[in-house]
Amino acid sequence: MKTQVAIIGAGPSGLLLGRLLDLQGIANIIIEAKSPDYVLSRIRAGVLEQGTTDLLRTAQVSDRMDREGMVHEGFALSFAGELRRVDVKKYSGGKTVLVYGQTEVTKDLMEARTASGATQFYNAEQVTLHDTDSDHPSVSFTHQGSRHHIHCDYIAGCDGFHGVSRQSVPSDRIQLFERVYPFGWLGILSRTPPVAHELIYAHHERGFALCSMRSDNLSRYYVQCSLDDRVEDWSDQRFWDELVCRLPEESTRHLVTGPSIEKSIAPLRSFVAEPMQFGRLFLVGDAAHIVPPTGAKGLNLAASDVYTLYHLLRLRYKAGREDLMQNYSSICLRRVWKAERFSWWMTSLLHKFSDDPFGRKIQEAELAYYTSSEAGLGTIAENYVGLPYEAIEA
Ligand code: RFL
Ligand code: PHB
Repeated sequence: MKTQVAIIGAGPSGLLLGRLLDLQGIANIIIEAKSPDYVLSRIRAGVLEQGTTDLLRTAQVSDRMDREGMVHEGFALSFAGELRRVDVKKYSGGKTVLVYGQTEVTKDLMEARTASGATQFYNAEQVTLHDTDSDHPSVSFTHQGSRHHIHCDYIAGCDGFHGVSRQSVPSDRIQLFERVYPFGWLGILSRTPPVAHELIYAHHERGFALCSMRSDNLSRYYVQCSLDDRVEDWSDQRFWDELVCRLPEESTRHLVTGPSIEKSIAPLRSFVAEPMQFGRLFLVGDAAHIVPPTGAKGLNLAASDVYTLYHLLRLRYKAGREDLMQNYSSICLRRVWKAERFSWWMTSLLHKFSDDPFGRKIQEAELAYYTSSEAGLGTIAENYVGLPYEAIEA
C-alpha cells in the first residue's frame, strides 16, 4: 500500500489531522491499535479553546458541536470558603471557551472519516515504524491476521503517551522532561444537572475538586485522590460526601447527586519530549507531551500541533515548500511549554501537596491576589482561553 501521510492513532489528533488532509486531497491512512468503541469509551477532556473549535469548523465537523456545545464566558475559583468568578470573556478581550466533550469530538470525526471512505485500520497489532530518517519511511502492522506494509512520505505519530511512535526514537536523540505529581483525579460522570452554570475549580484543605459538565443533564465531577486509591474504594456516596466537603456551601445547596455512570482515576503528569520531529516522523498531541488536566489544555494542545502539521503539509504538497517541514518542532514547542507552564501553575495553586498549613495559606493568598488584581485575572483568562497560534510562514 502507498499513501502520502501514514497516521498512527485514531484519537482526536489522528482523526483531526486525517480529516483536514482529506479535505485538501492529501492521501492518508490511519492505523489504530484499539476498536472504535474502545476509543469512544474514554471519557477525557471537556473544555475546547476557540483555536480548537475554529479548526474543527475548518474540518467541517462542527455542526453538532455548534448546536450542542455550551459557550462559557467564565468559571469560578473557590478557596477559603469563598467563590470568586473569573470573567474570562472580559479579561481575554472577548474570547470564550466551549464545553463539548472529547468523546463527542471523536465521534463527529469518526463519522466524517467513515462517510468519506478514507482508509483506516482499527485493531491493528504490532505496529512498527521503518526508515523514518530516510525519504521512504513506512509502517507495518498486522490486521485480521495479515501483515500489511504502508509506504509513505511522512509518518504522523498521533498514538498518545503510551504509543509506539515516540518509543521508536533512539534514546540518544530525544530529551524527556517530566514531573509526576503525588496524587490523581477521581472523576465521575452522572446523569444529573450540573451544580452551577459554569465550572468551579475548588481549593480546599482536604484537596482539590472540580465541577464540570457535558450538558444540562450530564455532570462531570472530580476530586483529588491518593495514587494508592482504587476506583472500588470510592462508592458513589463516598464521592458525593467528599465533593460536598470541598465546595463552599453556597454551591452545594444546588448539588443534585445520583448514581455514577462512569468512574475512573487518572494520575497527573507533566511531560515534554524534545524535539517533536525525527526525520520524516512527527509526534503530535499526547505522543509528545502530557499536561495535568487542571488547565484543560491536553486536547487543545493536541489541536494546536495538528494545526501546525496540517498547514506545513499543505504548503509542502500545494506549494512545494518541503523546506518548511523542519520548523514543525520549534513552532509547536514554543506553545507547548507555555501551556505546560499554565497547567503546572494551576495544579500547584489548587492541589493539596502536604499537610503543611503554610503551603495552604500561601496558595490561598495567591488565589486571593490573582482574583483581586486586573493583571492577575488577565493572566488567568488569556491562558485559559488559549494562547494564540503562531502563523505558519509561507
Ligand atoms: P489519545 O487520545 O491518547 O489517542 C491516541 C490513540 O493512539 C492509539 N494508539 C495506537 N495506535 C496504533 N498503534 C499503536 N502502537 C498505538 N498506541 C496507542 C490509542 O489507542 C489512541 O486511540 O491522544 P491524542 O489524540 O493526542 O489526544 C490527546 C487527548 O486525548 C489528551 O490530551 C486529553 O484527553 C488529556 N486528558 C485531558 N485533557 C483535558 O484537557 N481535560 C481532561 O479532563 C483530561 N482528562 C486526559 C484526561 C488524559 C487521560 N489519559 C491520557 C490517561 C484523562 C485521562 C485519563
Ligand atoms: C472536564 O470537563 O472533564 C474537565 C474540565 C476542565 C478541566 C479538566 C477537565 O480543567
